[in-house]
Amino acid sequence: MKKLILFIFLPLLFLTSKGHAQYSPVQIFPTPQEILISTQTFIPSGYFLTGIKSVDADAIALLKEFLPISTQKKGTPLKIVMLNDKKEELKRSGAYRLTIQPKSILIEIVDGRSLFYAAQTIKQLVKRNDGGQILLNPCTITDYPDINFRGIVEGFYGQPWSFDDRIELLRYFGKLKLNTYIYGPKDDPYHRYPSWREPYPADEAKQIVALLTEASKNKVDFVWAMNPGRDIKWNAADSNAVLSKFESMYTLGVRCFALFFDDIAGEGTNSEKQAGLLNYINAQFVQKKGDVKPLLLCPTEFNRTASSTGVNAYLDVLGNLLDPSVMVMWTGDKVVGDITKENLQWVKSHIKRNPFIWWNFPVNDYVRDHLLMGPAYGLDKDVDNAMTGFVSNPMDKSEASKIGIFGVAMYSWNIKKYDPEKSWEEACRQCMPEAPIAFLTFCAHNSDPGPNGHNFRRDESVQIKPVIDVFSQSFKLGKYLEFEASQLNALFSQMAVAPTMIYSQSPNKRLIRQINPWLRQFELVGNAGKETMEMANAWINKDEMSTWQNYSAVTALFDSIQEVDRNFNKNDFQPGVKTASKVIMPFIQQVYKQVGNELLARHEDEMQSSSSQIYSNVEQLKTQPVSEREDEIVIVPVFQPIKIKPGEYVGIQTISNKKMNSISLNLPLSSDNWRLFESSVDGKTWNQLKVTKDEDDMESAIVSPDIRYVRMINNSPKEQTFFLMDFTLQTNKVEKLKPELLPYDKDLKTFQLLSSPNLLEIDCKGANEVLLFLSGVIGYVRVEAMPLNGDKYIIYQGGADFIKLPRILYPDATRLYVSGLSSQPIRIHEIVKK
Ligand code: LOG
Repeated sequence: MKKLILFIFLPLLFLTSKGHAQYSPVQIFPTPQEILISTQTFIPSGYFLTGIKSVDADAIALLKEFLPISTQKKGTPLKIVMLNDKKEELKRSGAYRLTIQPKSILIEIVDGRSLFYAAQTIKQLVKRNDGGQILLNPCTITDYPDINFRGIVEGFYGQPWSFDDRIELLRYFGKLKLNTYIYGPKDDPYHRYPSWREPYPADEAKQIVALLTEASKNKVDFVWAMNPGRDIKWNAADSNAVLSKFESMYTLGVRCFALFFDDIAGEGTNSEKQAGLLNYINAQFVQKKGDVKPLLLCPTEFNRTASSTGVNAYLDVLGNLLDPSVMVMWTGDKVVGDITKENLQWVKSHIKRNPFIWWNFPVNDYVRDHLLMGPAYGLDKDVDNAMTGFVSNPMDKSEASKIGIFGVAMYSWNIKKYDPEKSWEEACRQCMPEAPIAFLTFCAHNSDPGPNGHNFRRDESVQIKPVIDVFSQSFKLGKYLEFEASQLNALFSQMAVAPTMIYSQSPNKRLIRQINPWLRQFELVGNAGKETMEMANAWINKDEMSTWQNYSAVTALFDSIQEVDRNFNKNDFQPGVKTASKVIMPFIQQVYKQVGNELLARHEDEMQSSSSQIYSNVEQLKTQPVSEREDEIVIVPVFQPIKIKPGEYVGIQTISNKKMNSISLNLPLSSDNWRLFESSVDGKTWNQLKVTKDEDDMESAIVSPDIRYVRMINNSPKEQTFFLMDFTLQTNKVEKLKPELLPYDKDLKTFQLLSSPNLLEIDCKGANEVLLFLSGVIGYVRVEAMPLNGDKYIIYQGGADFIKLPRILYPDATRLYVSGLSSQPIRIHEIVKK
């Protein structure tokens, strides 16, 4: 008898906004295009395969992992047939229709990939009852990708992924129905300069073969990319060099190829020649081989900001000359930014084909001290069939990149149903099912890249931000809002324990290794937050002693944070470890500063400040950050070539209290005699600098100690191009204050040491009250008063770190003497006379 089955559309449920997991009966990622599923389940007895079962052995092996499939013709049929549907989407590689009924399973497919994807879907549909039996819901799923090529381009600067990283990610791709892995790490010498012409050494070639095998198992196209533009010559020898390198990769088993011409200057940027080379490779290699997929090109002008205009502009030349089969990559309006409908249309009108998107997210090679583990957003949903491909450029940390890649997988499969937030929550849950809340907390506060030259910022700490805003506004006015404080305390406690949870619960040691410095830092920031809240509370309650103790504890945590920042993640670009840097850290620092100021009755303008920034009128460089270290001020390096018009300049401006020393430069492609180096004290009168070169072509010049500006100016009548690899202003270290001045420097961090039996004299004439901020008191402190005529008398003796001495204790005294009986010297941080 036929049973009446109730079919309903099931929305896919994720973590709720409160962060508790809500498991819906069915969760399939990426979201299928059409799903009709019964709420009832049945227990399948066993299946036998029929139809075109030899189409993909990996898919069949996968099915056998979770379905009872016997080799005999027993049980119910699992039938595999070709999908015959007129709809264009249902002809795409990977499209499938799955019909599960109690008496059969029918899988309609386009290719082997379709069967593999259907199997991935069934895997997510299978549940087990308490007795361990398999349960299935009758359903019909019609599914296909919105974008043909989906995946990543390993295209960042820095340490390329390891072999094991790649194997693991290829498996992850299989599960997420991603089908494209483009191999193009900038720091692989055989991909780019200097060895692109040479074949891989045997060991590396062997690894590529193994990657190809793993890619094939997961139905991923392994695309090998070459980036020859830096030193390519437009001659037959180099066309053949490209050809024979491709040939050697073909021999290893590669069947998909790309040519990149990004981040180059000079000869290689010629679009006519580039198109010529691609057409040549297409004719001489792709067409002749027959089993090689269409070529992929990353152009030199790969975003709108970098695109020239006018007659025969770079992209138009490509559009007109390139064989129509060649796919062209594009990063959007900028190097790093949103993908919008308008932008896709703009580029299409120039390249005369749909672009293949290279999305620079979550790549962090331009902000290496930050992790980008927040939601993948900024992707237009109103873009039907406007992209040939969509690949994301990840971080050098493969496991940490899985969060961003998950979003890319969800978006590129089913654009309209993409929900960045929910997808991100699900990604965190799937990447760390053992400690999902801890991991979600970590990711929620590790998403913004910080200030950067691309001006690409991300939301961070989204849920707590409004609470922080309300709390800090009131706190500035001397109020401590209890309700907000309790929310903040809860979060800081959660942050402080999250790393321990992750270390102890997660078996993903590769991930932990990759993000370890940030985990350590996160715990410290959580603890600093907790102490800060206690300090704020003590201050509002006029408990100066506790305030000072909490203040000291926050100071110590800041020191530890600085230590981690200084000692981990060392690199020449953005060394250090920044976490929760957009909302949480500024909040903690702000409260700390406010309380510090109020404790010392200090005004904001009494703070010593030092800051440096880029000094440039080149549009491309206006937001480029500058990093100030102990004895140097450095413009953060830029990977793209920089175009500088006549009269434009780039340099550093500083209001540091240090003495300047020299500049050192590494600005390749600047051999032309177009540059002038200048320095200035006021930014108005400029003096020319004498720059000299050493044997390695590094340039430097001495500057006078008082200058506050240095710059390189284009002194020629032509636009010029150069690479800003290194522009550094060397400084002298700030001279240290004399120890006896330290207790009066209005800086609670610095201190003078006082060892027993020495005495510290304080002139207290005219003071109504004297405050002592101390630390390291292990025995006791004694304060004695000395009248103008008479003998010393004791006014305080005890073990406190904070001592308040009102005048009534020493009406006639002009001097006070502090001494300590302590095994360790006492630290006198500050003496405040009121
Ligand atoms: C590089 C890329 C790098 C990224 C972010 C492209 C096409 N090329 O500006 O290798 O990872 O920026 O720094 C790039 O994006 N050029």
